[in-house]
Amino acid sequence: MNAKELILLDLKETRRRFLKAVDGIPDEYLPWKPDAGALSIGHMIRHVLLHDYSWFMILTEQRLPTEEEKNPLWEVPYTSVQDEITHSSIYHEQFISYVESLDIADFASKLIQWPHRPIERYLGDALERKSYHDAVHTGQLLQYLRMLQLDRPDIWD
Ligand code: NI
Repeated sequence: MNAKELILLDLKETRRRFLKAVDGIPDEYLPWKPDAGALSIGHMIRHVLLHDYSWFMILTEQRLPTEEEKNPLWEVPYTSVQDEITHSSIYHEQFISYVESLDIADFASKLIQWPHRPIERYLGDALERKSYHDAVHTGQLLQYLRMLQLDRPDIWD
């Protein structure tokens, strides 16, 4: 398995496990958060699912989405877990296709600049951090479920 196949597996598996963690959360818990400063369940689900959209822009256009681009996606009410998944799956597919199209030689030579933070990493590192980001939020969400005493799916299948 080469580096590209490995990162693709990682990105897909991280998403699959995140969706497994999300699946079955009753919609009425979308506004729930453990404290006033934390992300709500709905916000966290959207944050992770639309992260593909932001990262696609960072990697392809070296910028974050504008307010105009963000508003119809980020600033709409939370209705259901399924709606969040349905509305965002196109961005995951777009991100995966983008990674599939990459030249593996760029992984260790193309520098990616974070537009919003003073961080610069090689492309392979940036891709790995994206999946790490999503995995961290999966753990956070599982902790929310534990606090709510809701059933936690077994993501270690
Ligand atoms: Ni995050």
